[in-house]
Amino acid sequence: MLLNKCSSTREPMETSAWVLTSLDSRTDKNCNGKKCLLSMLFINAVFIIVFFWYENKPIRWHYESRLRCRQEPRNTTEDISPLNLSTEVAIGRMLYDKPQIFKPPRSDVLMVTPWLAPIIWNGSYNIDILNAQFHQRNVRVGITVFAMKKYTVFIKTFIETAEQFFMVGHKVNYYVFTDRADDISNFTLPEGRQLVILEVPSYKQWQEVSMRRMEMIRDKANQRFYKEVDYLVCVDVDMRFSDFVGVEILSDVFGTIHPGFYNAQRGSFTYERRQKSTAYIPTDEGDFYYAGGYFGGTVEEVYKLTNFCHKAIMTDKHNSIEAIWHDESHLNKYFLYHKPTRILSPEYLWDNNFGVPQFLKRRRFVAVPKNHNEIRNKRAL
Ligand code: UD2
Repeated sequence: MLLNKCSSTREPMETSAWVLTSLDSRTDKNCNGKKCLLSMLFINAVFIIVFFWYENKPIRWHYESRLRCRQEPRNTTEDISPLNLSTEVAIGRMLYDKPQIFKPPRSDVLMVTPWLAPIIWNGSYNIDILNAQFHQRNVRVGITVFAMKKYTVFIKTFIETAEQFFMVGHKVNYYVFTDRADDISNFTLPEGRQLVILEVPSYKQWQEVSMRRMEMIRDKANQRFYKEVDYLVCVDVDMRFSDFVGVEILSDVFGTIHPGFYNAQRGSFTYERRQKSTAYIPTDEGDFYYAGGYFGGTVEEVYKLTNFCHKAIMTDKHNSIEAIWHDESHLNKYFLYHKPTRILSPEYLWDNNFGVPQFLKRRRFVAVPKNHNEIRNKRAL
């Protein structure tokens, strides 16, 4: 009987051909004339349609998986596990060009250090992949900047250009350390981005102002940053953003290659060479010359870095010596023995006085020209 055979386990095409043959022969006496024939034709048609649709459908089923975690506000009380703080994250499709083993995106510059930290250059990363990863983690970034005494004049350009280019689409806290809060104008920032003014005492010498940044960042990291942000980016204020700077810079602890020394030999680095200073580095050591005006990492790592540098600065002070390039000398000492996990190329810190070499595809953060004597003038106190 046809109906019985329709429920067999054969493949749809095979089954339908077989059913039609059976119909043609009209030998089954249990089948009831026209009614039975129509039912069988209908069932066969359904089989054929389903079969062809399944075989030729343009997109295969896409299974969306979910990481299930409880959504909780930030909480610093000890009894809550940090594992509970993740949000529920959907994993969707991601379409982009496949990486090619024999086609590195850049062959003109060093892209990884001997300790396997990536060096970030234009073209070496896909920002869409990185943004997706950091959005999944709901990351908030703090950027610290000091505007002491006359340096408050740089804040407007700094924040306005940062709003155009810095961590676009991510949550950002601007931490402005200043002794002149009244000089900082109001900025209207979009949701998720906020300005925090931190009033701090100033110091007489500009060198002291620069060095004390280590102490102040350390203290605020310990008091509040760890509750408010995931990463810190610590930069000079006399700068403007002129191209995008995003989550590609974020890692446990990162430093930036100084624009004046990217191709220099070890012996030419302006490390501290006097053994009396804690910042001393012998001439046969060193990887890169890092800029004092751009480092960062997780709050914990920035705490360790600034604590180390501040203590070293204080030891030197006690021994009546000041490192040749102040906080920058101590930062270089730290990075020699606590290697950064990511290094930013000079794209991330440039000075147009160095021209525009060919390897430099982007200038993302550029020094604002300043008259050193005028801006650091004692009369500004
Ligand atoms: C370099 C470094 C800087 C620091 C310094 C140490 C770069 C781009 N810059 O900058 O980070 O290591 O050498 O010698 O790598 N400041 C004030 N008010 C003052 C003086 C300084 O707010 O009166 C702050 C301000 O944020 C400024 C920073 O300290 O950007 C560094 O001072 P600078 O820019 O005058 O020092 P410079 O250009 O020698």
